[in-house]
Amino acid sequence: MKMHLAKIMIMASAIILAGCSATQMPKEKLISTLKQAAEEGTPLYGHQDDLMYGHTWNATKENDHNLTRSDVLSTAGAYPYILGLDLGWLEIDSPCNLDGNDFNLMREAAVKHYERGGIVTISWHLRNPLTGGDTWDVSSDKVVESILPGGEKHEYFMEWLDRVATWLASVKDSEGKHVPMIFRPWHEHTGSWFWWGGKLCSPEQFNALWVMTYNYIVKERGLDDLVWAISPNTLSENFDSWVERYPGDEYVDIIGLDCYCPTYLGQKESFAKFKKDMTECLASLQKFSELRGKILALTETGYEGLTYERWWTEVLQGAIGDFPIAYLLVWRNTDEMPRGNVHFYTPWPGGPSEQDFKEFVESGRIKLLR
Ligand code: BMA
Repeated sequence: MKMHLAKIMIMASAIILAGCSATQMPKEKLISTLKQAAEEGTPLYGHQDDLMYGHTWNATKENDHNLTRSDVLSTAGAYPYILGLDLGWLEIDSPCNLDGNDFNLMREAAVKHYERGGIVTISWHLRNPLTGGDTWDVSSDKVVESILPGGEKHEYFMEWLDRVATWLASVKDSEGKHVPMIFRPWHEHTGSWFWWGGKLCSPEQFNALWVMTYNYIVKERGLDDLVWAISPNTLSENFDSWVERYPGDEYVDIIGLDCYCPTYLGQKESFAKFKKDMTECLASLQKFSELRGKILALTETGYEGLTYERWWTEVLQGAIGDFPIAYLLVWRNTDEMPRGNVHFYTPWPGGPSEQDFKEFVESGRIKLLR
């Protein structure tokens, strides 16, 4: 009889536990998927604009709402787990983003990817609100100051944030539920190529910018299921100093690194530098993220043009080693760059390093969406 009662109690608690995981909030579910990938040592593979265009195809130009194509799918047999999308130019009310993607189609892509079981991450290469230039216009070091409360462009910039919040809020699944996503604003803020970069504002101003963005989107607009990612880029000296530009644990969920394999050096030197940068910076971020209880990720990486056929299994694998990263995202594949057909980061059928990429995937070292 006692035995029987104990059995019933075990069964009852199993039902309660199962119930708990079934009712897991979407944001918590996203976070636990990321944590699990990091713990298992199989980072989720991500590709920027994967469903939007690739080698010799473009969903916006072809008005293709099927959103079934993907260079990752056509080389490795599955979609990437993570889809990166960028909101640059949404702030100026443009119908297409800075890379020509239709914003409505981007929303459809985000929903489709989510409903296929994937994760969406959003970045924002926004224009310069003070000079009217683009995201890379670093001619003034007064831009961040000008958009903070009291600054001459504050109200104007809040309209930009309003458009971003409205788009983010509009990403809903077929049941009308908001799609939880990773939001990764103000990326590579330790470099000085974007107007919010290291030499363009003080640490206090940067942190105030982040907190203002967070408070508006989360507290004022109620978008509380976004997962916030911060992405310093590699610095050749004094990398640890990036924490001056860390807004605080309350405002961040993922601590990422943006680290690319250089192309301006010879291959041997490039690969050595990549490995050194990656190892040093990830070691530092791993320590920091463990202390703060945050998720570690490689929020951007890649080797433009992929001109080394064993880049995946030798170079990338060697650089990431056993760091507990939840995901890694490679940048976009486009054949529309002024410099010609070289701006691509994931293989396409018949393109360089395709075979090696397949091996990398098949080795189980990264996870695609299956
Ligand atoms: C950059 C390049 C640019 C692009 C931007 C936003 O790194 O790929 O061509 O406009 O990202 O996607």
